[in-house]
Amino acid sequence: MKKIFAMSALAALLGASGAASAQTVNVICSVQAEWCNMIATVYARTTGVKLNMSLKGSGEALAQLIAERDNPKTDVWFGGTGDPHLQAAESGLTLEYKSPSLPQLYPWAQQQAQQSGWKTVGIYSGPLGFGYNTELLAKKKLAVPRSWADLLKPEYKGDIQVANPASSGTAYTMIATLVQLMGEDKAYEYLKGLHKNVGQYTRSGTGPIKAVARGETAVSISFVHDAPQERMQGFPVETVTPSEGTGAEIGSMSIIKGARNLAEAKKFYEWALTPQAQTFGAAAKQFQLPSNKATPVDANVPDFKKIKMIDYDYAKYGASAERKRLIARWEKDVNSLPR
Ligand code: S7P
Repeated sequence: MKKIFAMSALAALLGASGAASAQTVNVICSVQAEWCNMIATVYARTTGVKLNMSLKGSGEALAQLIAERDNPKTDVWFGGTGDPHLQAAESGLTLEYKSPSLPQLYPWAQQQAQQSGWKTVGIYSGPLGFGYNTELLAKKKLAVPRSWADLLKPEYKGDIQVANPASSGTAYTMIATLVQLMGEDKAYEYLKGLHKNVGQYTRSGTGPIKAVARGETAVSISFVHDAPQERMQGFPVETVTPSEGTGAEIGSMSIIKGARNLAEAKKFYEWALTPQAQTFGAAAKQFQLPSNKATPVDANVPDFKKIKMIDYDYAKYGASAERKRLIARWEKDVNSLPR
């Protein structure tokens, strides 16, 4: 009898799913490691709650959530390009949650929430462009590419890196941008031309700018905000945005349906939308535009007003069927071709 009482008292103390789960949030973190690690440290120190961080790019994060659908091990998906978050919402992988902080966010971040049926929210934004290694371009006597058209010039053959859209949300943003700029058939003709010049398709979206920094390739197709960190480490990296126009990601955050630590997950989610929490991006040398209007904007954050932006249709290109179709077409029409 005593033993039964002791066991039920322990169970009550631990909660139904155990002690660790009461003070833990399992997070898939799709921004760079420095930012993930910084928020995990600060959050644990200030709240006593441990963030179990699993670092994954956006495309890989979505694949993991699909695989975990019947037995979710993740509570919150923090960061990563918005299109796969919208796909996750449509596929019923994420939970409807309307944050009271929404009015504090920029319209693009609120729109991301509304379009998903309140199953995701914008936490940052950043434009797509080109990274280049100034020393390598000079050594190879190559001009700085300033337009999408420039990237097709034969002199860049083998010197351009971009991620593989099947694994990378960044590369999918490129495809969706080109389709919106050129129309679908012309965009795929363009991608076939680009394919001839691509030296390597990387798994992750941040791989190409790191390759540019280390002089492994001259040019990358990357988010512009991923370059300053490399420059701060002393690498000769600059960026440019294409003259025809470009798209932007709405980096997003979602609570997973079936989250085991739901109450703590919601607290973390609310914290991540505060201006204080959003300053840790720039503190970790990550220069996306934060979504809370009150978050100070670091001087390294790209100035959208100076960039020719397209009116990216997030609802259309975040739709599950469209995303799958465009990626499958890329595999069939582009990636199957010899280089
Ligand atoms: O943190 C840098 C960044 O570029 O990486 C995120 C994203 O995980 C990239 O995913 P993929 O590897 O799937 O392309 C972006 O949201 C973010 O801006």
